[in-house]
Amino acid sequence: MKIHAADVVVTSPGRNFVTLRITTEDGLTGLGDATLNGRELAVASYLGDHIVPLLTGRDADAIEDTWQYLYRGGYWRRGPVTMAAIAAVDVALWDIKAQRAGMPLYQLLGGACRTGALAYGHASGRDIPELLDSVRAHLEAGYRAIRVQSGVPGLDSVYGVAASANGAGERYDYEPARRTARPTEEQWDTAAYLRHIPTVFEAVRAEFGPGLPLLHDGHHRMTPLQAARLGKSLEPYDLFWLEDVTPAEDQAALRLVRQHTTTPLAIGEVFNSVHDYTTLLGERLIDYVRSSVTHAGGVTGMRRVLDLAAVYGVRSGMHGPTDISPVGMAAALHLDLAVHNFGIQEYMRHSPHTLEVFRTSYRFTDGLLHPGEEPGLGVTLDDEAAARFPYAPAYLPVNRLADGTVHDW
Ligand code: EZ4
Ligand code: CO
Repeated sequence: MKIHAADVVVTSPGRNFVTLRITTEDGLTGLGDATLNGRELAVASYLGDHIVPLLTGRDADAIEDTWQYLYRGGYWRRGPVTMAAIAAVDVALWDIKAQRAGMPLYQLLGGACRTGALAYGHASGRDIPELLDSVRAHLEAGYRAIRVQSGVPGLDSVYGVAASANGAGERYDYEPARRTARPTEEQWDTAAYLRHIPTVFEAVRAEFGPGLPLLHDGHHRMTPLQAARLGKSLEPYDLFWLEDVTPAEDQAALRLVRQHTTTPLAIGEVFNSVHDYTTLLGERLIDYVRSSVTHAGGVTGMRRVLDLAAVYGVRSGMHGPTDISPVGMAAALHLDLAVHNFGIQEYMRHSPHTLEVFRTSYRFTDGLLHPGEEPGLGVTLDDEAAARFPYAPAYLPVNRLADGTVHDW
């Protein structure tokens, strides 16, 4: 069946989302997420100006061929803008194929390997008492695994820490991309962070015991030596993983970290291709791959990452912040169910406004996510609701050290 049309929907129900919709000649529509936080319009243009004109008249069933046509045919390979655009096409075509088959997508990917995908939520606090309340609220909301991020004495705002107490755990209100004309700036001090974080995990373990899976995100801010020290200092608290300790593009940096700590390591949310993982996987430097369907070339690109990871006994931990749209989240959940080497799925709930625009069939029960049984992805886009929330520029923050030097954020 041929592709009849494709269009790009940019909407901002509290935060910006870019969605590609493909329609076939027999009237099926598929959705793909192309949201790149803080650089949304670049992907919208890549799709609208350079890809949509190529899609009309192509065979909607030829998913792998279309992936290769856009990847190899574009000549300029990889990169977050290109791969988010290819991802959106890929996911929309999988959505269509699964609808045509009358099956939820996970069935076409091989069927379910498990009853649901273990999800982790984000607890945070400006100080330790606030953090402990946030962990408690997340447990009450049903989470069985929890990421822990904490304020650091002397720093005003720190990555991953909500500006106000974390409510009833119903929603995590930390949104790093602010709707301002220029990025906000934050201050960073790695030494203060390294002194403080072990005391945070000591307090959380003392309060909640040894069994609760705990995660932490270092957000690319450490040198290999600093990261090795952090990993060692957290070993007594038995983390599920320590994420993004060093800047991700330097794969070899994790050699030194790995030699010095048994804390499990996760990396890859800023990666967009299996080629970003060859050293990390080939040398067994990590335990979890963090890419998303949205940023790593769709179900097709992400499956390549997961299959290579499986060769080395490495498991999935797909990126699932609110800047992955409900379309991207649904695609992740179908893969989570279908691949053998699933590890965990990040899950920050979307806002009520976002869920007015995107109606989803996925559900969260007893700490597990399930994509639902609707044919395809199980997500629909409400055009009227989308039009009520027009695009607004938003940027992720920029980090500076005390002397003004720009640092990794
Ligand atoms: O900062 O998705 O693990 N999750 C993260 C996220 C990222 C944002 C950037 O757009 O690191 O919160
Ligand atoms: Co992260």
